[in-house]
Amino acid sequence: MGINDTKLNEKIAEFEEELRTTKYNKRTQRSVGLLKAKIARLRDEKHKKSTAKIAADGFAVKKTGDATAALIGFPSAGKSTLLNKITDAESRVGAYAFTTLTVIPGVLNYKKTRIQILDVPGLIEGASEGKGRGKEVLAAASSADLIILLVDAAAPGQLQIMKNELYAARIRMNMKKPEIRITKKPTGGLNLSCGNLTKMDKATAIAMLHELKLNNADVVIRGDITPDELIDIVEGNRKYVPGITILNKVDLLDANALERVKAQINPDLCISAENNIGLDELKELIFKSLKFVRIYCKEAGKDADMSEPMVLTEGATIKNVCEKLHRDFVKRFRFARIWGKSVKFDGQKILKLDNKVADEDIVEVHVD
Ligand SMILES: Nc1nc2c(ncn2[C@@H]2O[C@H](COP(=O)(O)OP(=O)(O)OP(=O)(O)O)[C@@H](O)[C@H]2O)c(=O)[nH]1
Ligand SMILES: [Mg+2]
Repeated sequence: MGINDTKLNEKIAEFEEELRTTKYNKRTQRSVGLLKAKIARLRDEKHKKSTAKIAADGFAVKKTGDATAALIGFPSAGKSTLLNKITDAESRVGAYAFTTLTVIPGVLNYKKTRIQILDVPGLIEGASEGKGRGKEVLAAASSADLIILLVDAAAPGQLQIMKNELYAARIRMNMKKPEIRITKKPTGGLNLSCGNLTKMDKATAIAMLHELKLNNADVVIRGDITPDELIDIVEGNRKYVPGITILNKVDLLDANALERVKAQINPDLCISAENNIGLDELKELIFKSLKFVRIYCKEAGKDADMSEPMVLTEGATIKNVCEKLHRDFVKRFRFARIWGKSVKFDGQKILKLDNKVADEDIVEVHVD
């Protein structure tokens, strides 16, 4: 049995205090890396203890449509007001905190795609520790294809708190998954191969891997990673989710105040949900951020059906198109003819299933 929760918390707090008071430089980088690894390991232990409890209690929302976006914001940031404006849903709006107590889904129909948007209860400081239905809210964010951070223009400081809570909940918003390959072995020690590391030295990386209880493994690091990224990959279960930051209630600020807030938090877009400012731009931004690839399928000798695309996402291949058309099509595939941005000329014959398709391509699949 592990040490109990209070002890865990005390230990974490102790190491965090040490981390705060240690300056990071060449001389201290090893002890800083080790501290970070220790904290990560204790947090992981704590997390494992609590997950069973959350799972039973989490919001159960069925994903529908082509993608799901989660509206995350402090209580009264205007999430429900926004959901009601851009989707078909009706979520209660109130001038008091915690009006929304569960997940309310809505659908945004945009450019022939169906985007599910989840309105969830407000997020507050301490959410990742379970405050104010925090675990459930963060679970919704973690399983979404896009996080929409909604910030009240009158309280821009909310943004950093939300970002911290997401990070503590293992969500890596707008971060690229580091390229590290780990092959565990029963024996043989630790083998680390890497290029030039500038954010920590190789000895620090090895010390951290041992601290994270990785004693027998081949580890290959590609690129120049940070100690935090190393921890993320060794511990796993991080969610890499794209996100956008939206400043709401801009109607409350005058031009000068708005400029100051924009300079402070650098939002992707400013809106007023209540006064219908910036809502068309927001729909477009959500759509763009989800990186859809809309494919129009056609049969040989006939026109394509342009009314309803097959909706895939960035990186989709002819194989993905075949899979969606019919479960036998991958096996029976002969070639495809494509009109659009993914080919050099219209009607080009493509023989490879792993050829990428592009948004608005017209695809004709030929099978045996
Ligand atoms: N001035 C102004 N008020 C807004 C705007 N959007 C929402 N509000 C108001 O802000 C209050 C809270 O709005 P809600 O949509 O209920 O906020 P919420 O984020 O869903 O709040 P919780 O469900 O409690 O988390 C309401 O009184 C809304 O009328 C806006 O763009 N401008
Ligand atoms: Mg609400």
